[in-house]
Amino acid sequence: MKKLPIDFIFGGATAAYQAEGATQSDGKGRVAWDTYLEENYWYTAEPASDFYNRYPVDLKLCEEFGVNGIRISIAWSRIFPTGFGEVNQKGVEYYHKLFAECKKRQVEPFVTLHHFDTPETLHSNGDFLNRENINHFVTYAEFCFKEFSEVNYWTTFNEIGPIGDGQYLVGKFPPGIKYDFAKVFQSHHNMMVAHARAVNHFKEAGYLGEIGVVHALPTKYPYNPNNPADVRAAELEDIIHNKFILDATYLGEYSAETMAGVAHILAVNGGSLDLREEDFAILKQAKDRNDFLGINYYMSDWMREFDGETEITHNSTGDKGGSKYQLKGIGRREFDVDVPRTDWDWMIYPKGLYDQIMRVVKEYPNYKKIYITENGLGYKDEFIDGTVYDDARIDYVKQHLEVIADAIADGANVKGYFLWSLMDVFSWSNGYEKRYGLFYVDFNTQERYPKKSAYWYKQLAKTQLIE
Ligand code: BGP
Repeated sequence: MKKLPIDFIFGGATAAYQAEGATQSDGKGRVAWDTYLEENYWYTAEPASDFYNRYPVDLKLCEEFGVNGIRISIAWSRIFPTGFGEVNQKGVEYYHKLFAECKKRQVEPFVTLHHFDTPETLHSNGDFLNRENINHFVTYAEFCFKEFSEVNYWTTFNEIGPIGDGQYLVGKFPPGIKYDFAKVFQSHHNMMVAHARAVNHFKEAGYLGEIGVVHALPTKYPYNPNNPADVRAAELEDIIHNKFILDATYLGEYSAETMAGVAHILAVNGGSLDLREEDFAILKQAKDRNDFLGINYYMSDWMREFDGETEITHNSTGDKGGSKYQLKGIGRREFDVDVPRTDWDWMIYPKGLYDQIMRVVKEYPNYKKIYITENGLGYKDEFIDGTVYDDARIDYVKQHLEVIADAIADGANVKGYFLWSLMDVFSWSNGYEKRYGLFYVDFNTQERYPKKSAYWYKQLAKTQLIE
């Protein structure tokens, strides 16, 4: 039986927009998602899990179930309703109260500044494609570092990769643009510059505590490792989702291989990038200043060569087999692989997490520390006898923790794990049917019910034994 270190964090993850509700309360400014969900989806973020009011309940549950860390994000538009300018004191007070409650329950908050929720005024103005918004983000970050001195762990952004993909490739995040690769890379790059500027400020101002970034890193394998075209397809997909942002984080530049891949993708699909010398000076200054890397890992993909027209069909409803993903001159995902997958077509492959951790260790040796900041199983949970017998989730988490223990044994410095999600929350493009939590939320009454996995997690946190 495998064991995790005694000082390991057994956390749960949340995000402001997916948990808080109260989207228009106490002076909060609108975010692009408010309008986008109203216009395009069958659900909204109101009241979500009502974390805005029920955080004392959730933190009490953390204490009871041994959850000693929580990922929380600050909603930028609660602090600056239009993204900049006058501060909304009610928003500031809310987060002070939330962090005080964390302290009371001895749950360490890991605080993210941006988890997909740019204020609407800035989003409609180009979001991070507009360089002016980098300045606004940095001003917001500076304000938070100074104001919330009780926070020990800061994350600038959650998932720069999926933001660019969701907004400009898959088109399932506002503004819903599809297949625009130049916008994808430009968004990644500009957000990485914003990250680096925030990190540089944090370190130069001498704040106590740690700072890092959270990247989603799905591992990409060639469908046929003996076919060089499949190998290339996997490399190109990896550049889009992982390598470009990892290079920016830890090299402070894009390697020659990365840029060759980007040049190929843009030559086939059109578009050009605005990468400036001053950007690289900023990235270089920050590259050794990241105290930790957060890795969100849910799945791996198998790639085949592909030269036809780009087409992506996103499976929002959980009808297994509903996905299609093929990119011109890059590759296509092959779902017919001998590994299990969720109803949303996410391929379950724990070894992909091990490989991804070891890849960071090997290719970016200036990383200091890793937290697995999200991992979990989206499932159509059945609520029976006041609980959920979620053995599939326990099995999923167990298998992923085992490979984390292996990676630690092989020299990786992994210090904690945050299950996505602490309690059920809403899923951006999949609604409320896709549940992940340790605690079941009845979205009508907002009551919380521990699932079987919560009891399992409690035992794990107590003994560190993965059984
Ligand atoms: C990550 C996000 C989370 C969460 C999770 C599950 O990309 O950081 O916010 O939503 O994925 O994804 P989904 O809700 O699409 O199932």
